[in-house]
Amino acid sequence: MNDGEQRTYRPLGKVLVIIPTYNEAENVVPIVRRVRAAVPEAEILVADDNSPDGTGKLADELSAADPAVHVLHRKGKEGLGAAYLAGFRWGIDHGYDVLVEMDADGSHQPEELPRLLTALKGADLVLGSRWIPGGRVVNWPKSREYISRGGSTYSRLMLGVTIRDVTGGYRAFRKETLLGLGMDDVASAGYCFQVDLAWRAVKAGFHVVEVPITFVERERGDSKMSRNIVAEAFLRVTAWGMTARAGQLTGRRPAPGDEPGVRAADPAEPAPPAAPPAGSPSVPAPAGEAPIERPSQSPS
Ligand SMILES: Nc1nc2c(ncn2[C@@H]2O[C@H](COP(=O)(O)OP(=O)(O)OP(=O)(O)O)[C@@H](O)[C@H]2O)c(=O)[nH]1
Ligand SMILES: [Mg+2]
Repeated sequence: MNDGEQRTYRPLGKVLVIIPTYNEAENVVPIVRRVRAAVPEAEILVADDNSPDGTGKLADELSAADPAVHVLHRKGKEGLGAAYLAGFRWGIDHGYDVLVEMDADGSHQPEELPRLLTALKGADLVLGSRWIPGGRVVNWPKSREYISRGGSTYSRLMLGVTIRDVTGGYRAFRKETLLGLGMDDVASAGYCFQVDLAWRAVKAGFHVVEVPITFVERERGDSKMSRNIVAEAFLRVTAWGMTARAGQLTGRRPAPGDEPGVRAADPAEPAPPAAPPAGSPSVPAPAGEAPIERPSQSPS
């Protein structure tokens, strides 16, 4: 059910695109230029983990030439999840209202960001989705597609969410959504960071919408995907799912900091208010998006 159409949302306000980087020297300049051209009103934060290839220095040069480009230098490689959490905190502390996740390697096309932001006018969280009608991947080997589709399907089944692309990393959050989903105890580092955040948003009753994207395989630089990242995702999603089921069986209500149970979505039930409604008019959901049903059980 698209509860977003019954709610009013604040105007989007200031947008920050967070680009985590580790050894993206070939990609950082083109991606920043593309974002600036596609969404000139948005600012950018490059969150670099002290890349040995000098990505951070290139980002500093971009920042020196353009006040809309910022750089967060982190001490070393701690994973995508940690870089995003640090970027979200930086963005919230610096007064941004919308925080966007975008890979540096061109897989997430900046030219598609206006569509995500339009959808966010009527949602709490927008997910760029490869696996809904209109979404696709370009230049991916079948093996990679199977891993990604399989990961999303497994997560959906284990966690009971209806999101089609739950591992994707092209996303736009309202600040209130991030503040409401309990960022402080997110421990996931790799792919499961994305699953973790999406699931938390659904559990918290936020209105989550998927928008189709064309995901383009990286052309330059090396992937940081590893067996460890896939294994972490598999193990954590399995543990979350088992904990959720155990909670349902014992009838135990989840506690804060717990991994609460998720029941099957109940589209007939009206949505609770999630983000604080403001005086702005409701914006109808744009065509081509897929609203996500939330679980019928509110978190405690
Ligand atoms: N700051 C930071 N960024 C990272 C880290 N690991 C990956 N990234 C960045 O996160 C984004 C996604 O990483 P990729 O290597 O493209 O991972 P992927 O998209 O799952 O894999 P491919 O499809 O093979 O490219 C890129 O912008 C990376 O530079 C990390 O430990 N720290
Ligand atoms: Mg990539």
